Amino acid sequence: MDINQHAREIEVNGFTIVRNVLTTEQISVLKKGVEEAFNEPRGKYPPIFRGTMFERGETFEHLIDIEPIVSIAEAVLGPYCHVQRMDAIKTWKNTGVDKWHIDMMDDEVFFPLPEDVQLDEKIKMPCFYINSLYYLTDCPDLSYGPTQIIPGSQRYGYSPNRKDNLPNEILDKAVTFSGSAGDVIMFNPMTWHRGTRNESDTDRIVQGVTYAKHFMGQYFFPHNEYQIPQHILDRANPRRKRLFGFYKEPR
Ligand SMILES: O=C(O)CCC(=O)C(=O)O
Repeated sequence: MDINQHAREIEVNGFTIVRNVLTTEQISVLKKGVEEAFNEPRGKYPPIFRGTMFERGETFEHLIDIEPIVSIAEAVLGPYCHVQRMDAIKTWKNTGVDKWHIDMMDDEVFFPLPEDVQLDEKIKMPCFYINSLYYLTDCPDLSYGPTQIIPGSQRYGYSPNRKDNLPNEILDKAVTFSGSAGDVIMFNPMTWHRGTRNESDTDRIVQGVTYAKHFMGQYFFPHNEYQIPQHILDRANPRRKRLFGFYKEPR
């Protein structure tokens, strides 16, 4: 599948899957870096998350402009998109971001619609963010806590109720991303999704990179005071530097 086909899948279905993005060597370096982050105090992060992972070495930095993921993100979000956040997720037995949700605070949808109104197919739903999740461990079946997603739900115009299970007619549409280490799922965070509960004895490790349109704020803790370390910028190629937010907008 080429870049435009992946971009089209994100537009129509709200997600796309890209296989074999990472080499065995990259997977092993990233996994080690994520484990190191989880061995440190979590600070303000929830127990299963760690942030600003590009601070953990060049293999992490490279994820910001790795092909074909970055080109797919740019095809959807435009040539001035930037990295919005870079979080890692580790879920061990009986944990997972397992409530169906969208990724906005208070589950706020960007384009709200009454539940009984269906968007005309001719109307294109805008996409402001793309989340890309790199599997660093294999998730061969549901017991390993893979991502699940409801195709097309970025167009529903309302968010799932985190307290309830999904109605069966929606749940029946769920796609389970039973991926291998090195595979990536990219999705519009308005698409209903969840990371299922890991019921296996193997920790599940995922590295995320979220891209956003240039007018959406970057989210590196501690927010306004955060500065990207100079050595990371010094060795960044022009595209990566732009993706870190260093560019002049054309006027
Ligand atoms: O772990 C996953 O597969 C999904 C994570 C997720 O839903 C989130 O971080 O919002």
